[in-house]
Amino acid sequence: MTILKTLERLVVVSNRGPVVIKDTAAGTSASRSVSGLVSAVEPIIENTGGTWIAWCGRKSPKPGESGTWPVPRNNPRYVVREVTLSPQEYRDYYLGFANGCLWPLAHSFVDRCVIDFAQWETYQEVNRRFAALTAREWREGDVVWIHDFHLALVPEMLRRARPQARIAFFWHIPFPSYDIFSILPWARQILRGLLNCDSLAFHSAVYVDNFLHCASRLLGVKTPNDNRLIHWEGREISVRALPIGIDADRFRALAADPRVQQRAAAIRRAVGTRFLVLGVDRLDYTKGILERLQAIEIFLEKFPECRHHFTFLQVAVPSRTEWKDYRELRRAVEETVGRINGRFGEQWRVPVRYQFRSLNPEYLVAHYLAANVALVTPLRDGLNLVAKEFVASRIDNAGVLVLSPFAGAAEQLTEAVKANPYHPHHMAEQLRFALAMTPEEQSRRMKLLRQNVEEYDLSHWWQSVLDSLAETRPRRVQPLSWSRSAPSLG
Ligand code: ADQ
Repeated sequence: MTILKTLERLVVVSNRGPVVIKDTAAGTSASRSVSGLVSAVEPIIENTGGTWIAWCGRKSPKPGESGTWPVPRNNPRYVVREVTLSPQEYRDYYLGFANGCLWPLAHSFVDRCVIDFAQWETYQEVNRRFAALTAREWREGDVVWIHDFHLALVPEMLRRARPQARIAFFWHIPFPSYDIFSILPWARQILRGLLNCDSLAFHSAVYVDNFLHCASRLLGVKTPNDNRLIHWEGREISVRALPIGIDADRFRALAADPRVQQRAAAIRRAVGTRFLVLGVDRLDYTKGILERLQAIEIFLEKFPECRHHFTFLQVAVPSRTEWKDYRELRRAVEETVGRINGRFGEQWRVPVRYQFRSLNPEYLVAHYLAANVALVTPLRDGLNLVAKEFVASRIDNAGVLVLSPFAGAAEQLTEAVKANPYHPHHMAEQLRFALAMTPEEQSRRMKLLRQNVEEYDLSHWWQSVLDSLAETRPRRVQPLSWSRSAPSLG
């Protein structure tokens, strides 16, 4: 993959970074962190070099900044500047406002959304800390690239401190409709925060429309017909749908590696049935894992002739394990797997296999290669990288992608078989359809899907982000109006 270097230095700012740092009795250890954001952004900063400002999972009674971590340690390509959180900030900013309020709201799970003023205050406080560190790190000519809903106020805080900074922001999750977003008492502050960047991007045109509608209704922002460049408080902002691409070359190379192919064959032998259906997700309620299992149960009921030939493997990467809701989800998933296997298992064979762990990239691609069908059926998802990774790995042009229409990726991956995750009977039918698909039809669809994933890959995405920044001309900045509840950097 060729990543265009910026002429400037890149400063990435995100809540979670590429490493998780832990203090143990034996000393400090660092491990890799798994998330869609890291999968997407790391190959870019590895190519461009620069600084990544992030929280690396450490809680400290005296929160602040604590050190610089070269990555990778032996042959550094960039540095991570760590922000630490206090236990209370971790609870109220991270688990609370970000994951307990904004995450469910953005995914349209209104009944899971907790609105709490103390959490909102802490969210502002932590955003201010990220902004202050970014302002200190910033040099003339840098591109600052801020990521996701945890840090929506940072553009405004940084703009106040460094008016001439070039700021891009990428929102990785869905942006909800006005009806839902306006439930948030601080909706205007979040919008104002975001409107202080030069380039603001989402995964899909629907999220762009939702954002612009909210900005127009709540702040009176005028949106031009082509929806690209908006003007606000004397500045120009590019608002665009720039769906993330993946490093397709890397997946292709892994899939062509004989050792990965041997692993795929070993998985097939171990599974032992004619069909292997695969699910790979973070264990999150938005990913629809329980609903998928329900569909598998219906599939096994409805199509008894398939029972002997069929295995469903769910690989779930641990996520937000400190949180009760996520622990309960894990228990519910594991109970459901047990129930289905209890009903349909025979002597030495069970229809559902389940792993609660992270796979390394070689194993991940081996699983993609071994599967006949990938079931990617989130209830709602910003984009979903797994769908694109599966496609990029299928250099044999075989296999079928079954995709939820509520994943942002469905806008691009139009040759996937669509399955409604809220309708388990429909999912079961679509799975049957996918398993019965002829090799010729699989190949026809997979070639078109691969073309799309390869053309709109990670370097295309990065180039689009740079283009969208270039669209806006830096202007003399007007003094900003500053709301009472959005604090300054101090
Ligand atoms: P996530 O919600 O984390 O990302 P997703 O896009 O599916 O979701 O990315 C998950 C990443 O983790 C993928 O790269 C996948 O390979 C990896 N992964 C998942 N399970 C794994 C396992 N068991 N072992 C190893 N790796 C595993 C958020 C948004 C998404 C958006 C991304 C990128 O929620 O909608 O697509 O950011 O913007």
